[in-house]
Amino acid sequence: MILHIDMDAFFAAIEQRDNPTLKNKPVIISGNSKRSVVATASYEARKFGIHSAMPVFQAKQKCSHIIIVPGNMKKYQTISKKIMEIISHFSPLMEQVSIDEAYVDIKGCERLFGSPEKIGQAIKKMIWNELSLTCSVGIAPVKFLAKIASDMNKPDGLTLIEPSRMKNFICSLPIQKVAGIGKSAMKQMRLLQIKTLGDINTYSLPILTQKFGKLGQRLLDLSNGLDASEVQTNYRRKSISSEITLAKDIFDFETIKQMILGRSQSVGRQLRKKKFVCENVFIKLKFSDFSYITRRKKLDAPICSSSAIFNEALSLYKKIQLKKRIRLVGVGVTALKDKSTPVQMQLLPDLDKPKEQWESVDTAVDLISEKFGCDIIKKASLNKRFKP
Ligand code: TTP
Ligand code: MG
Repeated sequence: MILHIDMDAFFAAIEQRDNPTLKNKPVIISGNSKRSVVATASYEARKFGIHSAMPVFQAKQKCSHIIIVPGNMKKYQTISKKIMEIISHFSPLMEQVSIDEAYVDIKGCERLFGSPEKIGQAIKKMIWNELSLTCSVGIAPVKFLAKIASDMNKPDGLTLIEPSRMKNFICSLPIQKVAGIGKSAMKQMRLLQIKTLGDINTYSLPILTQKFGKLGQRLLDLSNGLDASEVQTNYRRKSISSEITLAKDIFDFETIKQMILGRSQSVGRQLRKKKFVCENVFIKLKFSDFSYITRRKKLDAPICSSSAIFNEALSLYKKIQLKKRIRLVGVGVTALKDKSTPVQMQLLPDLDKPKEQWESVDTAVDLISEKFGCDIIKKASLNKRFKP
């Protein structure tokens, strides 16, 4: 059996824990500008329809007495570490999948700690006793069902899908609960009258492949309760990204280019700090009407310098035909690998510096930023007062 543990309203619950005046109140974690978005909302705030990624001005419209608390990532990361330590106490087969969630394979642990349900309860109790925070636990024979189960009785829930119940559960599981189904696949589902995961099984693999491509095989497997993915013990962040909501919507190429440069530097810094290189670069643009697009590129060789990330991000941006004003700019990297992988520095074509010099520029900038804050040193073009 696999357990999936997910903290409840993680950032908000920490702030409510640390400040008694916030207890039982509608709280959101976010910036306080008109254009900020909600990172998370306390369960009291969710009753008003407020959720992650909602613009703060909308949250204020939904609940005029909402309390806005600025985030404190360092604190959340320290607590996340403690949570993962507690969970790993129960089984060495633990896979952290985000700041507040992890899978645990409890193979061989039952003699020590009891039934899967008992283990789930013990994890909840230990997290509560040591950190005064609640989590929700899902228990199922496969990973994808454990994750769905942990979400079913939030907050402070525990949901068990026993092997004997799995088939019925799948038959009645609304298809939109299955992760990885995008908008166009959902459209196909409606055309094919697929409402539950069980309904997938009424179609043959060739039809599913024709309609959904590679996803077809996975959906068929899931509908038969088969999920080959195992709990991976080596936690590896899957992506690093940085985005900025602009003070006002813009259309101007140079300004957007500067935003891409700033985000590329932030991503590069985080990447090098973790001693990773990346093989994919992506950008995200959100428009004035809140619709957004992402564009990604697979690289021929891994990179980690800020200028190389910037070049790739900029070339992705240049291919987009802008029709609407931009409200948010994001740059990110995926397919992360250890730094020992050979690195291609990809220099700016007009800057003929040898690779080592870019490495030393990055190293020096990283050191200065670490010591004095990331705003202390930046490219001259990012300084609005700088006039060449
Ligand atoms: P989630 O586990 O998705 O959400 P949550 O823990 O706040 O609430 P739930 O009880 O539904 O699990 O994300 C964990 C944290 O990650 C969340 O507290 C804040 C952060 N986060 C963002 O910053 N932006 C986002 O869009 C989301 C979804 C989460
Ligand atoms: Mg959570």
